[in-house]
Amino acid sequence: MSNFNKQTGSSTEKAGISSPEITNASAISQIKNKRRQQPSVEELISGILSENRTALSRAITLVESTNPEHAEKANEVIKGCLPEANKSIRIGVTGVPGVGKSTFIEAFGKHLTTFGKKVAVLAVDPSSSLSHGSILGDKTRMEELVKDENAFIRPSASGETLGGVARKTRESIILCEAAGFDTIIIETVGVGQSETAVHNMVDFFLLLKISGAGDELQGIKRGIMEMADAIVINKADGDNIKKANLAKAEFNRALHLFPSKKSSWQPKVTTCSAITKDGISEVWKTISQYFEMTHENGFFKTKRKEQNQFWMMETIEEKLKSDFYSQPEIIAELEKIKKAVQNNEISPFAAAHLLLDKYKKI
Ligand SMILES: Nc1nc2c(ncn2[C@@H]2O[C@H](COP(=O)(O)OP(=O)(O)OP(=O)(O)O)[C@@H](O)[C@H]2O)c(=O)[nH]1
Ligand SMILES: [Mg+2]
Repeated sequence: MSNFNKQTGSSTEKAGISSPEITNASAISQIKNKRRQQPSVEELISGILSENRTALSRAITLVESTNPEHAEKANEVIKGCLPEANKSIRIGVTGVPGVGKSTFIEAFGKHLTTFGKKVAVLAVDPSSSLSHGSILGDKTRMEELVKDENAFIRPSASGETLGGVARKTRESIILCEAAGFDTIIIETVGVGQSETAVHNMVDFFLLLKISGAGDELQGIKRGIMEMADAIVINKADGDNIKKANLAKAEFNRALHLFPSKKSSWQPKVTTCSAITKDGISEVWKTISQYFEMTHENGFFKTKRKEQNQFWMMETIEEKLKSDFYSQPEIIAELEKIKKAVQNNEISPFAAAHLLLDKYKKI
């Protein structure tokens, strides 16, 4: 008796017994359903271009997937969508937790959809792997916008490096634009490097603040002030209105001390309340002025070109790094060499060269 015939188990017990017709039919329909669940690249592209949200969501899921097969498919979809992308305005919204970003985006987004804009909201949230995605809660916080058929809200990709999340957001922007969204809003929590990443993928960068006790400039990073095209002081309602106006004056004074921007745009400071909606339409006016000006002086196009180059370089660096650190030969050596560096047995530079040479030979 051969080994094959000696096998026992449910599969061998059933060997030779033909399956009833009905099982085959249901298996076939199951397979068909499964196929239907995984649309082809062409189906996804044509779905997105005809503004089908399910296709858009599925394509973003592919972009966010860590499965290399999905990544390949996602690249094809992006390639097909690219000619239809680039036709939106991209606005970044940042601010410390609790400043009211989600509430502001809900009010601002609703304002835009009332005059026919199509708004997509994405997020770069490097902390989401820890907090299990604060923007996931936003879908319930942005109650009105979620229901709006001219809006699309996508919770952030989580559990990744900032570079990874940023790349996925960049690709999702392309997909949203191809699906007909003309205003893309990217929310990011004002911590770590995420602002810089978002600043590098948007046309207009909005810093949301709340008024404090007259020490508005304390604790605010100079870099963020420099990046901002507008500072909007939120929660200017009730007893807060007076304080918000004082804060506005203080920020205005501070901004005038900064060197002028490459865009020639003088950043604006306004106040608003995401709850009463006061000042929300002013924010749109400011942004419209910015777009008018930067289209006229050519900065808009130049900035996008520079951003494309920036992301290419970022992707190369990110890929090289992750490839380097995932090589078994490097993993095996790294800890040993780190110790040797600590003990001054080898200089940090010589150690780095040693590892890099090893990597080049792999
Ligand atoms: N009074 C007042 N409260 C506001 C305003 N905007 C937001 N809030 C409140 O501030 C709290 C935080 O608002 P969120 O919109 O969740 O803030 P966020 O910046 O998105 O917070 P994270 O996503 O956690 O970083 C909520 O309780 C809101 O109701 C406003 O204009 N006025
Ligand atoms: Mg939020």
